[in-house]
Amino acid sequence: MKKLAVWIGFLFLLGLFAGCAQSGNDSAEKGDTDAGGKVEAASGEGVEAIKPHQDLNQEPVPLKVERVGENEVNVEMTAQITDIEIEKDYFYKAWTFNGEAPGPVVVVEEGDMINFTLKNMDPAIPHSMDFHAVHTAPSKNFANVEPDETGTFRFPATKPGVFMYHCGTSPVLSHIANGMHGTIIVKPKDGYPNDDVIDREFIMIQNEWYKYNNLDDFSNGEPSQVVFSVKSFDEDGRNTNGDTFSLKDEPLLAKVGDRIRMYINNVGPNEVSSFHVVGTIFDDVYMDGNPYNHFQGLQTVMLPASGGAVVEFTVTEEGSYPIVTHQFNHAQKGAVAILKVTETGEDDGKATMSH
Ligand SMILES: [Cu+2]
Repeated sequence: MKKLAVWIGFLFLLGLFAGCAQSGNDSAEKGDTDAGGKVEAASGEGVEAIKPHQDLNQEPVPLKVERVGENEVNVEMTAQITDIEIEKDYFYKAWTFNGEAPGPVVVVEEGDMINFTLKNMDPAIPHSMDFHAVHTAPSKNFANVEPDETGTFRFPATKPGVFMYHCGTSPVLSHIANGMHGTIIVKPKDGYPNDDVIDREFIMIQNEWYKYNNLDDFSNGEPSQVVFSVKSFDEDGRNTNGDTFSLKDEPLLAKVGDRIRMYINNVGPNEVSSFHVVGTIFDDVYMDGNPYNHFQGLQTVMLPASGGAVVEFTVTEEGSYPIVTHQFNHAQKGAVAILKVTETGEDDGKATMSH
């Protein structure tokens, strides 16, 4: 009898232990999100950069754009390895153009011939440039530039718009997902219809981040961060990398009544953007930034991977206006920016609304 009691006690304890282990597993599975639903960073722990990149963190190199003729422009960029803070205190050893991810915005004019130079500062692997803004034979003009070499290419930008650019070296997905993407804006020869009434312009880009340099996660996984960045037409204007915090900590600013234009581009690599500004309607939209593709009164603009648009809207009241992708699983992973509207157009120090 005593033996039986011991056995029952033992089995009971075993059951308790199994139960604990089970609930331990549950919490481990749920460990990807905390109480606020924040997605854990793909920290890259245990994932090493490829050997030649391990100690490399190349200083950003400014983009060079020089007009050399009425319809001719020289553009010089670098391919380089640079640490990018994509989530607070988490640095991604990104493969970049010019040390930014997304890379710097290239602005040319409709009808320009682009003399393009790519300096590959990566000591280990080739890189290349695929501009969506041009007509050319990719095999000739989007060709690989070998490590520590420089390549020159020439192609015309004949269509106006907001276009993606990216590295096209195989496997393309690795090069884009590791950070080699950006936007080239070809300004329309005759401008946009509302050029005279626009008060402020912003360039905003959406991209995703995954586990560090993990082609399997790039191919089959879910993004760990979906992010916005802002770029500027002015050399000393604001340029941020694609991260989860910059455009919340330091919002974009506008003044009550401003008519705002945003050049937007989704550089993926994999996901669609449902671009939306909370509290307003896009009065005028030009899909892919071509003045011919004019829509009016849109709530959300769908940007396929690589797609761009010009959107124009008015902010009628003081307050904070979240800018989101309306795919809220992605907003939750970082893709929220704040547009703060004040009486003066300066930051009034009042708290902003998060989303
Ligand atoms: Cu590349």
